[in-house]
Amino acid sequence: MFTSPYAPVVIPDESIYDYLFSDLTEAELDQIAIVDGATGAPTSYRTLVSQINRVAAALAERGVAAGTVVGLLCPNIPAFASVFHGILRSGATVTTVNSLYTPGEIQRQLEDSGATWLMTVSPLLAGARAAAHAAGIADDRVVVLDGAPGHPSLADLLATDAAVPDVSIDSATHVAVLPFSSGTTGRAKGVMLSHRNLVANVQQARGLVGVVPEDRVLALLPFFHIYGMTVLLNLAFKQRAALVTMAKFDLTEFLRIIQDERCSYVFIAPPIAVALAKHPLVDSYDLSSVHTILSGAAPLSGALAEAVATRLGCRILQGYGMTEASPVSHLIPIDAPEISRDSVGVTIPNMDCMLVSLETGEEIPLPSEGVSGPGELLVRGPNVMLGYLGNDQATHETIDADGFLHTGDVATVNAQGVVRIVDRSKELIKYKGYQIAPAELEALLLSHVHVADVAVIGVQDADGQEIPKAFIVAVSVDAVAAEVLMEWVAERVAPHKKVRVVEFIDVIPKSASGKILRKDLRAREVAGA
Ligand code: 4UW
Repeated sequence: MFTSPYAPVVIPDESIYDYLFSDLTEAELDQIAIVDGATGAPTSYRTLVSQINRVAAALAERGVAAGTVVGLLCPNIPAFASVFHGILRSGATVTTVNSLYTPGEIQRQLEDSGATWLMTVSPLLAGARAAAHAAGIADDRVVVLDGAPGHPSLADLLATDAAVPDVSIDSATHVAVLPFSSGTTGRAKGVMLSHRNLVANVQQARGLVGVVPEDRVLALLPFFHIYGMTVLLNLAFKQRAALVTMAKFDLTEFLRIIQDERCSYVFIAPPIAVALAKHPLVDSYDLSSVHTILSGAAPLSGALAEAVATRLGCRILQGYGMTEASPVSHLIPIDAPEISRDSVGVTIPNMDCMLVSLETGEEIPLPSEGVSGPGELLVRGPNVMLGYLGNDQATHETIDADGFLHTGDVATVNAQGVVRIVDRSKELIKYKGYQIAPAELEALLLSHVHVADVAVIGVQDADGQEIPKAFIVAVSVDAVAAEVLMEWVAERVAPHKKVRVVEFIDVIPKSASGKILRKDLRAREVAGA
């Protein structure tokens, strides 16, 4: 076993609201908490906190309380912060939904999470309303933040004069959020993260991330995903920095906002590093305000990290984690230039790790010098989820009797405790940092009349980024064209889940028990390349 090189931090036993906002000083209340990147409009911490409390009071007045699950389907706009923390302040649980989901995908998450309310914005209303109705949520419980006839609006909630509810939150057991993750296998499941999980992860990571009050942090990574939720909505606020929101990625707008808003700390996923390293547009903007870029959610190569740091003249860091760990477990600290950029750095405080052999499951000892052999990374700490909602079996398959979360990622560790992620043993595919569950695409494709069998794996594109590829056994030779199948899938899933390559194959390799031998397909892919 190995632990963090850092001393443990104290994790306060309080709700995420109290942890983040209860000790704001008068001077901090006047600081800017969040800026709308599209318009430049600022919101102070005073206004943010007032809105959070009003949202909580208005929801409580309408019957929302501990045990209520509220869906939040909204791009990164300043109101997201008020609503997200307002729901938590009311004692309810938030399930954040990917804002690019199709109505069917939204419905599924609302039903699986047991949501009885949905908060959204008017551009997403058509899909949101269809999903809400199908999930049995009536219009008076579908809040449209910017207003729509027949629905409550954010202005309606903020107009309340009700008192903030006095809810008692047992931070260790009270489920704060239910982001969805497929984990090591199968379809997406609700990940139960307690208030303590969220508080802990900010407390564990903040010193290493090194965001300071003077920072203007670009909030481009979606708040609905655990990375944006913890590192932006929680950690940046804890540090009293200013978040600058960006609702949708567009390279020109991304560069303009950094320049015009003088962003200093930028959190990204690797595909943005590719653009920053290679795209000619980058030279047309003044990005000199940026001192640090932190990449996570998918592998970043050392060469790419180096190229970005050199071109922008800034520091580049890498972090690693997963939804089930709230998410951060490893980081390159801000003040550690000696740590290789193609590693994910060191274990954060209050966590224990272990590498176990993929063949035998036995522990791989920490090397006294050099690098250990690869093994599956196991992590344990106060940021590890309570479990999957309504799925004890998946919970027990993922968290063992000693409390270790089995990440499904293959790593090495050196004698200094620096961890490198070298492979993935789980099915999960990541496209631009977003999760794709192969099981979901396989089930969908199997329902196509011309598909007899199918397996989906991740392969690399020309830039070294992962994309999903489907191996398909057609019902008869030339029964269907690859393009037709890809279009058919694209009509039914969020854009990041599109199948991007199809190969027809005679038979899907399977084990005696009928499990897809993804390893064989990956080997075939490597041999082909
Ligand atoms: N290198 C290789 C990486 C890396 C990685 C993640 O969607 P989820 O559940 O969660 C995330 C979390 C991202 C994140 C966590 C902490 C952090 O500091 C940071 O950067 C600041 C980002 O994406 O997907 C989890 C899976 O994503 C892969 C890995 O397979 C993991 O199990 N993954 N980060 N740096 N792979």
